[in-house]
Amino acid sequence: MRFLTSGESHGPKLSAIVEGFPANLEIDKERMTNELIKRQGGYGRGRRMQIEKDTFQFGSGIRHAKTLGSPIMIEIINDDFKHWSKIMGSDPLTPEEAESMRRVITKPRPGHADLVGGMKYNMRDLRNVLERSSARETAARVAVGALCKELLHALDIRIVSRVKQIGSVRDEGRYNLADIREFSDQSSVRMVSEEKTGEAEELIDATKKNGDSIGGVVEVIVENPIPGLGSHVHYDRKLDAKIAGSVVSINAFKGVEFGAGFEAASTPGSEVQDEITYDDEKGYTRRTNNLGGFEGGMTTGMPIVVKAVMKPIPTLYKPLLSVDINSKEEFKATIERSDACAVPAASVVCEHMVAIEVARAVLDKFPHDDMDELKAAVGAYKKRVKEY
Ligand code: EPS
Repeated sequence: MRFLTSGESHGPKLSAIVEGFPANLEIDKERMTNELIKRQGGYGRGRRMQIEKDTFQFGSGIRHAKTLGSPIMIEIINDDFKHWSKIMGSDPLTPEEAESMRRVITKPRPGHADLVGGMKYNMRDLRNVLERSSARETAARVAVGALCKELLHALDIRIVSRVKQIGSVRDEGRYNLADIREFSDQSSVRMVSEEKTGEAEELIDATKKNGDSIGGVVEVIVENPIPGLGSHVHYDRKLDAKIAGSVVSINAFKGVEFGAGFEAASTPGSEVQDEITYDDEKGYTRRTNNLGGFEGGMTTGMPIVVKAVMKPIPTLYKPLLSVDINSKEEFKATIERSDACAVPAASVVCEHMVAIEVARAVLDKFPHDDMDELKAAVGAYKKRVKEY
């Protein structure tokens, strides 16, 4: 399975094409739309999210709510485009329009792709960079991830996400998956604890008032993964490595951990490795899950537990020092519309990037022209590894 996304933040639309999905998978479009709505939410989002009402259309690949096995095309319209139709349109501008409407950006924002992207692609209007580097593109990735979640759902593999930390506010309780599923969806910041949600909202308010932005830590858990996804035989077939790459590809993400993660550095080996047991009902299992569901780049069958850190969004109301690319003079960055905190939205994006990698690993391993073929192959394999 492979996919591409396209689209600029203030362009007409975002789109994605997904190739390699099995035929005859039932699709619940409403469930997929709910994922897009979740990504739009979260305390700390800016005014743009009041303009956009993310819904999507299938342009191909689905008939009567079932996949055809052909490429699936998904489209999300940018409602904000109506305010940008000249500035972001594909038609040439008249000289007068060019003068008044292009809104050329020559002042790169620290922490964004603006400066390096402009240098690399030889563009002197930095809007040409920031339009594509914007996190708006993650809406298309969530749509693809939601499609992958439909596939995982059919195979009884579930996936949830939550926010563990926003700035100094940490939600450190040990929760079961049912609690995460129920409470993170109810929280304005996608935390499980109501008390911590209140503290995080206060911190976001104070940060916003101060013209600043704030980051955090998100967690994604995949329940009931098939053991043996990925492979130990070659570096580029290790599933944990693929997940790490996909997660760090999310805008503003700076690091990933599996299970105990960085804590493992200060814990003796005897307390880090997960002891192996056998149970007639579950087959091989582990007494703990410090390795976050991976051994040798392969799923063990224990839940996959991924944590990831998002830096604070670099578009600030508080000006930071930068250099104009024309005059080469220093200036303090101007005010731009921005989100003070997008960690809750980012937890949804992270969940969907993990879903994409797990779904891809399933499709890499099993024959999948048709859903019945896939289900039969997964069932036979699970029986074999249980009896191994
Ligand atoms: C973003 C800036 C803001 C965010 C945007 C990402 O948009 P704008 O520049 O229109 O104010 O709202 O996020 C989204 C549009 C989205 O869908 O998540 C940026 O510069 O990355």
